[in-house]
Amino acid sequence: MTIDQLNSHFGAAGRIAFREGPGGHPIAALVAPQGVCEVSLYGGQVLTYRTLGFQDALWLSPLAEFADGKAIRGGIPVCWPWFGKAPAGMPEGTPSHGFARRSLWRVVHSEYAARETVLKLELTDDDATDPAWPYAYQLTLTITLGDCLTLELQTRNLSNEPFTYGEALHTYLRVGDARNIRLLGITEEALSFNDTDTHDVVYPKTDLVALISDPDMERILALTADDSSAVVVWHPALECGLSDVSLGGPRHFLCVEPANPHHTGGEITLAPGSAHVLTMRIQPTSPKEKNA
Ligand code: TA6
Repeated sequence: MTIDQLNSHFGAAGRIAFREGPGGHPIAALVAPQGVCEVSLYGGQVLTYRTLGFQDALWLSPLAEFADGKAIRGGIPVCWPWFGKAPAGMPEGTPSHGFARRSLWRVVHSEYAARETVLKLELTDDDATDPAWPYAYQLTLTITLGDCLTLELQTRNLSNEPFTYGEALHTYLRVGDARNIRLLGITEEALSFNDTDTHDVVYPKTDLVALISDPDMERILALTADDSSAVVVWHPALECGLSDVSLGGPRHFLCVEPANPHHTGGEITLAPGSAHVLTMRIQPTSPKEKNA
């Protein structure tokens, strides 16, 4: 669909609008009373999420590439149908984190109400697949901008045989200075970060409630998830060697990723016709007591 067709079919004045983004792919802007967010149809990737009174809750690299075949660095990449390195048996050089984040998704639905705006994207095996993962599937991402930002990633097996997949919502949370934040809710002790050590751990975790206490941005970012079996916490050292992360970039993000990865036996096997939904919610809150 062209931008004009997208706006004609799925746009709504003052609530949902599409524009051509970098790399020529469409970007959707969603507006609700509590804030705004932007979504790239390439990758089915939320890029930004701003709420009243706060800076962006998500980090998007200034060096992010929007070219076909590349993964956009930042926002909320959809890692699917595998998380991490390609599963054993896949051809050498198969990219990490699956093909969904390197594919162009379609808009299938939009709606809005007084306090929320909804956009639903879809990817099927007609749009993207991999010879090493040859299954009929329907992947949908429902993005709801309301009192918080909610993502519902549904996988449905359209094949006539079971298939197994892994997934993660690879969320880049924006922070003021990673050296000063505390990540609570993952382990007994709060997790902290620095410039020299890369933190890259898959923690078995269900019923995720993570809080990022960020004194520099004067906020607490809350991230919760349903139906994930693990949470990945990634914070690279400053010297991360990633061409699309500027020097100093890692000081301004922390990845907290609800996941169903093979690393912790969390991969999901779906019978023909069945479906699974991974849900994540993000909300910035103020640590200050509300004015009486
Ligand atoms: O989520 C953690 C991780 O698997 C790290 O090991 C690191 O590779 C990161 O993802 C980024 O992966 P990407 O393929 O987006 O560069």
